This record gives sequence, C-alpha cells and structure tokens, in this order.
Amino acid sequence: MKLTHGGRSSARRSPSASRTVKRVTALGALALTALFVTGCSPEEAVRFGWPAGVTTESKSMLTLWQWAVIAALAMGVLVWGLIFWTITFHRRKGNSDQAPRPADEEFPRQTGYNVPLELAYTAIPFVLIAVLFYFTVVTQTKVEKVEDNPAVVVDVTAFQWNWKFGYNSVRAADGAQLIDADQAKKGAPFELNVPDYYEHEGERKELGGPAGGRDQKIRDYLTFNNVEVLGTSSEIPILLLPTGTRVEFVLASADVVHSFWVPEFLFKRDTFPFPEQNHQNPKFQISEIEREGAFVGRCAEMCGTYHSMMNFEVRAVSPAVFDAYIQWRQDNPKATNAEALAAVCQEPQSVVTAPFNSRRVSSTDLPDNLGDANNTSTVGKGCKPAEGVNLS
Ligand SMILES: [Cu+2]
Repeated sequence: MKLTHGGRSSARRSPSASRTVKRVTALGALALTALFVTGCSPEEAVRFGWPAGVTTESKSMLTLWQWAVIAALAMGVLVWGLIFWTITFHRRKGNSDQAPRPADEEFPRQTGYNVPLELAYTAIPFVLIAVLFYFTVVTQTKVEKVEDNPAVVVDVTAFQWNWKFGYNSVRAADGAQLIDADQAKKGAPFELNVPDYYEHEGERKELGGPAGGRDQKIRDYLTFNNVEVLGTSSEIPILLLPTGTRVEFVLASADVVHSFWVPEFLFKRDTFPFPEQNHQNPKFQISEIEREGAFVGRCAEMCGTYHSMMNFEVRAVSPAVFDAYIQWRQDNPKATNAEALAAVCQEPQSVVTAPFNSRRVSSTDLPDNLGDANNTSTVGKGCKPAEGVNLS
C-alpha cells in the first residue's frame, strides 16, 4: 500500500490497527442506521427522548435539556475518541508470544505527575459544572416563578388511587370572577362526612376519643370546592383548562406521597400529605398552555398497588369553552363532569387514557377510537351546545 496518513506511511500501521478502524467505522454506521430505523423525525431526535412541551416553562426546560445533552455528547465524543485513539495507535506492537522486549521498551513513555495537564483536567470539569449550574438555576427560577392572582387556581388532591381536581378560583377571559377562592372549604372532611356517633341495637351512642373518634386536626389541609372533578375506577378525571392563561396548581395528598405529572408539561411535583408540616411547597404555576389538546397525566411516585393506573387527563380548550364549562357546572351542580363536557361539545370521556391503563405510550394500546387528542371538540360531529351555552 502506498497510501499515506499524517505524513507517515500507513504500512507502518499494524494490520490489527486497521482492523480496529474498520470495526469502529462499522459500529458507527450501525448506530446511525439504528437511529434512522427508529423512525424518529429530526425534530423528535433533537429532543433526546423528551416529549414536546406545551407550556412556556416546558420550552425553557427542553432547551436546557438539549444543550446539556449536546455538552455531554461533545464531552463523550472527545473521551471516546481519546480512548479509541489510544487503544488503536498505542497498542504494544508485535507479537507478544515472541521473545520479551528489552527492558527500556517494556512501557511506553510515562506522563504521570504532569502538573499542567493535571491542573487542566481538574479545572475544565469545574468550568463545565459551573456553566451547567448557572443555566440550571436560571431555568429553575423561571419554572418555579409564582405570580400573584393567577386567573385559574386548581386544588389537586391525590389519593390511593385516583385524583380529585377542584376549581379554587376562576377568572373568566372577560375579567368576571366565576369562582371565588372564598367558596373553597378547608379540611374537616370528617366533620362533613362522618358522624360522631354510632348505633348499637337501635341506640345512638357517642364515639369515644378526641372529636368523637374523629381527629379534627387530621387532613385539615385538604380543600373542598364547589366545582370538582373526581376520578373513579370507571372514569378518568378530566381537568379542563383554558389555553393562554396562567394556571396555579395547589397539590395535596389525602394519604401517602403521590406525584402530579403531566409529561407534556415536562414537570412533576410530589403531592404530600401535610405539606406544611413536611416543609413542602405544594404550589406551582404554568404561565400558559400554548395549544388546545388532551394530555395524559400520571402519578409519578410509587404509591401502592394501583399506582401505575393513577391516570388523569388535562384538556386544554379555548378560554370561551372553558368559561362556558365552568358556568354550566355552576348552573348544574348535580350534573356529572361528563355531562358538563357534553354540554360544551367536548368529548365526555378521556381521549388519552382509560381506567386501569398503565402503559407508557397511551395512544397505541387503548380501546379502539377513544378519540383524537388534538381535537376534542364534538362540534364537527353534530354536537349542539346545551341551552344557554355560548362557545365563542
Ligand atoms: Cu399515586
């Protein structure tokens, strides 16, 4: 061979070295092929496994994630390159079965205790970490920003094994206060639901213990609202929200620790029992949901037997439809959430998941034709809004 490489004749390169180069090339080609046959679009590929976010905050987090992966990949390529360069071009030459080499050829040139080199590879990672830290803090501050007086405040109550969403306060697009925070009832579910007596042989007897067998202090952090959505084992709770509107979530758990997670928000936060005593910040906000559509939500904290089935749906609709929905629910307090959704020409049931569905990809393994997650309106399917409902 007369080919030259770096000014040196490639004939000097050992046959095993060129074999390694061939192998590395083949491996790279294989990796590229693997990437292409996954069917990822370029837009999907550069998200490096993350979903496309739908909130302003999620866009910031996605950017941070993308640059972090790019930085890590650049570092990885450098390290892999050095490793392969070393094992390819600095192998011991010749056949090791043959007679031992002279002592001065036993080891390659040693570069230990090279102070400038050691300082460099101590300082460079520090710089890398500092840069990553800076952008992480900037993004986190943006994501955790809480503004006063958000238009919609939702009380999220997680329990084994479902969700309750209550509208704590709602300001309509025209500025009218549809639900006022004063209407929310705090805690005391036992006072509301559980009598402090029991009956024995037709006789009414008092329950012993503090507060008639009910501890009034317990769970008094839970909130009960006039307009609520309650998930059951036969119905996925659908939380309707307006697009383009700041929404606050106030999280609480009625039992163990759960986690409120909407993958498309690229955000999850634990829902705690006794958030205050547990020094947890139960509040977070999204500045807006940027597009209409249905997004699956899940519990992201192993919370017991049916944890994997604690699904819910966040459905973003236009502010007009949302306001009509809230109005209709207030006018029809006995109606179910499905009836309220039907009244404003929305799919009455979840279109992204079904009860007891635990798969990660919800669109491919669901009962046939749940619906279109990108268009949950039934106006085009002949739906007429309920009497008095104005959807525009
Ligand atoms: Cu849970």
